[in-house]
Amino acid sequence: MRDQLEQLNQEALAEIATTDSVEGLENVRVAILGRKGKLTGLLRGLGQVPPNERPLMGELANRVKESVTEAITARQQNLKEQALRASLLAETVDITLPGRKRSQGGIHPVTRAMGEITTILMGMGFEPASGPEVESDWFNFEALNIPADHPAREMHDTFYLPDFPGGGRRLLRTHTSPVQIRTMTNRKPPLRVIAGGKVFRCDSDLTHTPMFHQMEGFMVDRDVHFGHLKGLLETFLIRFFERSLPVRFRPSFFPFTEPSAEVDMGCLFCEGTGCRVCKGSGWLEVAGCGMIHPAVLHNVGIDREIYSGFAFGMGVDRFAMLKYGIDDLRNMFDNDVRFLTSQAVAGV
Ligand code: 2NL
Repeated sequence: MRDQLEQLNQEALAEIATTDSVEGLENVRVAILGRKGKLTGLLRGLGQVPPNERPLMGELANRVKESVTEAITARQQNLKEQALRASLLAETVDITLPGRKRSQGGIHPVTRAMGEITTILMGMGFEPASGPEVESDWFNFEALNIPADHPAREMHDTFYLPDFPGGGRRLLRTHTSPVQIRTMTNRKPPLRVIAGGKVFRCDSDLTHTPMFHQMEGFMVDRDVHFGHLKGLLETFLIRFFERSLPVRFRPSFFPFTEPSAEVDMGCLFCEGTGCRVCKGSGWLEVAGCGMIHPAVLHNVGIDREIYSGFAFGMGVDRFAMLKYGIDDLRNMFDNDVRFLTSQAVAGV
């Protein structure tokens, strides 16, 4: 019996050493130590052993049991370590590989310019207003003192839509002024308001697109005069372009202002010596302005004996081109992702 136990121990240890799965080890354990296992089977023959040898055989059987259990535990541990090492090798991460960049959207330069203009003017007490892009003849032209025979009302400039149900022409606004008219009509002075957005004109060439962007501002209060307007626009231009600049006002004409002026600033690119951008003049035309015409004040129900006001308007697309160095207007509206990516600004 002693020999059989010794042999069982040897065979078991050999089998355990060559088993390479956790399930395999469990099968080995059951085959030897289980209720129908080999060790149990051997111990069943203990009755045939002479009584004086029985305690020794029992002890020996216990030692075999311990030895097999220990070997299985050690082998299990060993297999687990091997598996871990293998998975660590197989699942290595190359931390020197470049990361996958997430492409990020950005603000369109026109939107960015509009935001910067709004921020500066809000800092001077102006509040933003908005209004419809589809307008009536009254708000877009009539109230602004634009007579029926004015060139801006010709079919070739204005996009007309089917008339309003009750009659009256329906059109796409040709400037942001109707927003100002609506505000002046609905509210009481003192007022400082800006309005920006899309405007539409039936015109298309290298420097004109049928849709473009305007930003307008006006102020109405007691004793408002042209000096206020000049100071405001000079300060605004210096803040927007973030540098000192000469600014000049040239007499001009708009039906809705009197007197009216064009606003020029020193060319950003040649410092006044003349270049391609300013067409040799040293000046860039950047805005139009003037004192609000008494007929316009009358049309919106503001008493011209008590109040006066100024107004100004500028092309946002041109402002954006000048500030961000964009040389082709068509870039603004093509939505070419190469242009948009080149204009993207981190965090803006
Ligand atoms: C330009 C010129 C201008 C105005 C816009 C205005 C609005 C009202 C009354 C009087 Cl409600 N004026 N706006 C005045 C002068 C010039 O824009 O060159 N824009 C791009």
